[in-house]
Order: sequence, then C-alpha cells, then structure tokens
Amino acid sequence: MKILVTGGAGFIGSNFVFYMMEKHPDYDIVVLDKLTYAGNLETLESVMKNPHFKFVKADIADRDAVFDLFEQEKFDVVVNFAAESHVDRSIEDPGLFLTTNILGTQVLMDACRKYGIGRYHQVSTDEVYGDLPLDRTDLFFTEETPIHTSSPYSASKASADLLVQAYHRTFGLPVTISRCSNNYGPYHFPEKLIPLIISRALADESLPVYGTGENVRDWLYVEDHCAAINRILEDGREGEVYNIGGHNERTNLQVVKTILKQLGKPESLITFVTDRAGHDLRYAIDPAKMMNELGWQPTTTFDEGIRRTVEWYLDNESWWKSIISGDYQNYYERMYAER
Ligand code: NAD
Ligand code: TDX
Repeated sequence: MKILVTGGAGFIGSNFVFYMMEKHPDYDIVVLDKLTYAGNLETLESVMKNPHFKFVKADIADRDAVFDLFEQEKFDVVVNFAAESHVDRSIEDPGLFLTTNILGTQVLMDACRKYGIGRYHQVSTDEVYGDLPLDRTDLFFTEETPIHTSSPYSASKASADLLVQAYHRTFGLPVTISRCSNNYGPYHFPEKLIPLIISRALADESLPVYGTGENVRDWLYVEDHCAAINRILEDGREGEVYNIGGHNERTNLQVVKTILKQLGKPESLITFVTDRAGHDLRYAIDPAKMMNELGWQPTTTFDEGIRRTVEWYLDNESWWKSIISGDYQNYYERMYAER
C-alpha cells in the first residue's frame, strides 16, 4: 500500500503520518508539501530516515510536478491535507486560498484520473456548514446540513468539496470526504487559538480573545481525527461525506481559562480585542454516521487532551520557539542545500 499524504509537514498531516506509520508499519508513505510558512520539516525528522517514508517538496497546484510524482510513484491512496488553513489570513488575502484549496484539489484529482487511484480522500472541515446559533444547543451539523460558508477560507474548502463530489459523479473517481471539527494537540501552529494562548501565556504576554469570547468551538484531539480518517480509508463508502467530532463544545473563554489554570498563570492576561470579521458563532458536529457506520469513537476527553497538549508545548519549547523566531523556515535549505 502506497499513500500520498499532501500537507504532511503541517499540524494534522504530520500527526496522520505518525499515526499511520505506527498502525501500518508496512505501508509506504510519501509526503508532498510546499513548505509554506505552516509547513515545518523538523516536525517530520523522526520518520525522515524510515525506508517506508519519503518527502517531496512541491506545490499541489503545480500540475507538472504533481503529474511527474504520480507517474513515478503509482499511489494506491491519496489523502489531501494540503491547504491554506487559517481563517484570519483568508480575510487578509483570499487569493492564495482559492489557488491552493480549490485549484490544488483539482490538480490532485486530475492526476488520480490519469494515473489511477484506489481512493482519493479530501480532508475538509465543519466550517463548510457555516455556524449555529449560540442559544440553540439542540442543533448540530449532520452530513445533510446545507453548505453555507462565512469566510474566504470556508468558501474555498466548500468549493473543493463540491468539486470532489463532481469528480465522483461525472468521472467515477473513488472519493471520500471528511468534515472535522477544531483539532488540537502536538505540532499545532502557534497562530491558532490553543497554541497561541499557551505560548503567549508562558511569556506572560497579553492573550487576545476576539469579541466577548463567547463563540463556541467543538474540539477534537488530533489523534482521534487521524484514527477516523484511517477508518474511512478502510471501510468508508465511495462518494460519501463523514462528519468527525467528539461533542467537546467549549466557549473560547473557557478554553483560555482552562489553559491558564494548568499553567498557573493569571486571568488578568486575557485581553478582549476587536472581533474577527464574519466570526462564526458556534460549531457542533453530530458524529453519529462515523460511529454507527464505521464504529469510530473518540478516545481522548477534552480535559485529558488539553492536559497532554499543554505538557507537549512545555516539553517541546524549541519546536514552537523556532517557529516564533522564524528559524524553522531555513531548515529545508540547511538540510537540502547540499543534496
Ligand atoms: P496547517 O496549516 O497546519 O498545514 C497545512 C500544510 O499544507 C502545511 O504543511 C503547508 O506547508 C502545506 N501546504 C499549504 N499549501 C500547500 C500547497 N499549495 N501545496 C502543498 N502543500 C501545501 O493545517 P492543518 O491544521 O494541519 O489542516 C490540515 C487540513 O485539515 C486542511 O485541509 C484543513 O482545512 C483541514 N482541517 C483543519 C482543522 C483544524 O482544526 N486545524 C479542522 C478541520 C479540518
Ligand atoms: O487570537 C485569537 N483569538 C481568538 O479569540 C485566535 C487566533 C482565535 N480566536 C478565536 C476565533 C475562533 O472562534 O478562537 C476560535 C478558534 O480560532 P482558530 O484557532 O483560528 O480556529 P478556527 O477559526 O475555529 O478554525 C480552525 O478550525 C477549523 C482551523 O484553523 C481551520 O483550519 C479548521 O477548518
């Protein structure tokens, strides 16, 4: 079995590589990653020398590079994590989100059509469903909830999902799509809420909370997301969408206060700042299909997951400090300049 993991130098992609290499040590895994600001090759250092692992630096929207790789490697499965993933950046500059998230997806699927594939899996997000009201805690996103996007990021992810479904219907491409809630855990880039709060609190810096901090996110420990994708690859039905989430809803303020408590830092660090434009109020996933059809269950509670995550950031200061200082961006040149 040979799997192409795009975006494997990012947060969830790298955790997926580690999960799969442990679960299926005989699988061959090729990571294709452009190493944007969000990709960090140091994250993959522990698997770099494994004979079942290979890293390729390329852009999923670069048709020639992608087609060359498919011709050489003959993949059985593609899992597409590669994306511009930060909502705030999509508000600053939407263009790159459209190129990578939509056109990049098209290039990968065109390569699958030309060279053949057992399964193309698109890693999507619950943000394609828009948001739910704060005062209707009885409502959840199901796979039938209409697409209704808020940010350029979510619009680009939803566009890609529609294209994936069109390639299934029109060309018979064997696809699956997963839509997961907010992930957290090791190797999360420190621009996102949880790692941003941990790293800034450790430096006794102010903690920016958007608006009133009452917006709700549904948090899932990253390893549970990886396990769910593995189950979809094993037994998921072609053409289907699977929602992934673990019923761990928290307001942003609750999340920030939980982290401060664990770190023994004062709540006076919290600073309310101007709200995000178009800020989604509440995300909440109904994961019944994953559970009933594929027998998947999340295994990490929020309390346990956040404890492990904070510990990981305490134990791996060099990883996130080199990101904050910008040093990690020279890593590829340092490692590969002579090769
Ligand atoms: P991330 O930003 O940490 O990583 C993205 C990776 O993709 C990086 O390694 C980056 O270098 C790479 N990349 C970006 N553009 C590329 C391109 N044009 N060609 C090749 N590689 C490129 O993102 P993440 O949080 O790990 O998210 C991974 C996927 O999961 C994304 O598709 C995202 O939409 C989805 N998702 C994320 C979450 C979450 O909470 N983080 C939740 C649900 C779904
Ligand atoms: O400084 C901050 N202060 C703040 O209050 C940041 C960075 C965020 N927030 C709020 C905005 C959100 O309500 O915290 C919440 C979480 O924000 P992000 O970490 O930026 O995540 P979110 O916008 O919810 O999107 C994430 O989950 C879905 C990922 O980044 C997406 O890639 C994924 O699809």
